[in-house]
Amino acid sequence: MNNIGYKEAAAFLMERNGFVVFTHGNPDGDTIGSAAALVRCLRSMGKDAVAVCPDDIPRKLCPLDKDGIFLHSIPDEIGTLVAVDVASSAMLGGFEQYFADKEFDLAIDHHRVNTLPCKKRLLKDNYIANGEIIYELMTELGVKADLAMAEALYTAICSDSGGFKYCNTRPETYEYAADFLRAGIDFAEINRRLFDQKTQTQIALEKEAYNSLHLYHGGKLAVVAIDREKAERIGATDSDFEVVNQIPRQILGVEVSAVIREREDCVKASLRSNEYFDVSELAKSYGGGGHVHAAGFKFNGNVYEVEEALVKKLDGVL
Ligand SMILES: [Mn+2]
Repeated sequence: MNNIGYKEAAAFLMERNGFVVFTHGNPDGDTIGSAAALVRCLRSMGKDAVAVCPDDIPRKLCPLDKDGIFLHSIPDEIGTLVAVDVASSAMLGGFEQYFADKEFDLAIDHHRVNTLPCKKRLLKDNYIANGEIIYELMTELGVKADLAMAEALYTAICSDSGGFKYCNTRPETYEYAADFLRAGIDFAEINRRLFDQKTQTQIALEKEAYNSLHLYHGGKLAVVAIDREKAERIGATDSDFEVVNQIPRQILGVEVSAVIREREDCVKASLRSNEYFDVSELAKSYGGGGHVHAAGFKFNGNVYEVEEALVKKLDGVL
C-alpha cells in the first residue's frame, strides 16, 4: 500500500494516459459523479479516459451518462486503472473476478478502510464524499470545473452528504457547492431528482418496508427485512431499495437501523446509525465495511436469519 497526497496524485495523472475509471457496483451518486467528473477532467487535459460501471446506472443518475463517458463492459486496452469510491474488491460487483489477479494503479476513496489492491491510494477517510477529493485533485491539476463537471461533482457531494445534512459535511463542502452553483448548474432539478422523485415501485416498496418494520432493544434498533418473494411481488430491483434505507433510522429513539434484502446471490444488509454507534465495525464483523454511520455486508442465509443475528449481536450493546 502506498498512500499518496494530491501533489503526487496530480503528477501521476499528468504523466499517464489511457485511463479507465471504475465505479463501485450498485452505483450511487458519489461513485458515478466522481467517475464522470474525473473522466471529463482528464479529457480536458487531452487524455484518453472512460469510466466503467459494473451495473446499470440508476435512473436518477442517467443525466450524467452522456458524451460516451460510461462503458458498460471492460475495454480491451487499458493504460491506467483507476477506482473511485471503491473500498474493496467485493464492491466491484460483477467485475470482482476480473480483478482477482489485478491491481489498480490508483484508488481514490473516502471510506474508512480501503482494502482494494492498488499501487497508489489517495484516501481522505474523513470526507463526506469522494467527489470532494476529485474536486480538490482538479484544483491541484489547475482544472476549473465546467458546467458538466460541476453537475457531476454536485451530484456526488450532495448524494453522499444526504443533501449537506450528514455529519462530516465540512465548511469546504458548502464552499465547493457554491462553486458549482456559480458554474450554472440547475441544482433544484438535481436535488429533486436525487431526493424527491420516486417511482411507483419505490412507493410500493416503502409501503412494504413500513409493514415489515420491527423495533428491538427498547426501540434503539430498527430492522426492515424484505425477502425475495415480497420484492418480486412489488417488482423492486436492487437499486429501488435506496429509498428504503432511510426509513427505519428516522424513528425517534433509533440508534442503529438495518435494511435487509435478498439478492440473487446473497442477502445484503444496509446499516445506518444516527449518533454514537459505529456500524462500519459491525459490518466488518460480517466481512463487510463502510463508514461510521453507513455501512453494509453480505450474508449467506435468508433475510430473517440476518435479522435474528443482528438482534442477538446488539443485545446489551446499544
Ligand atoms: Mn461515497
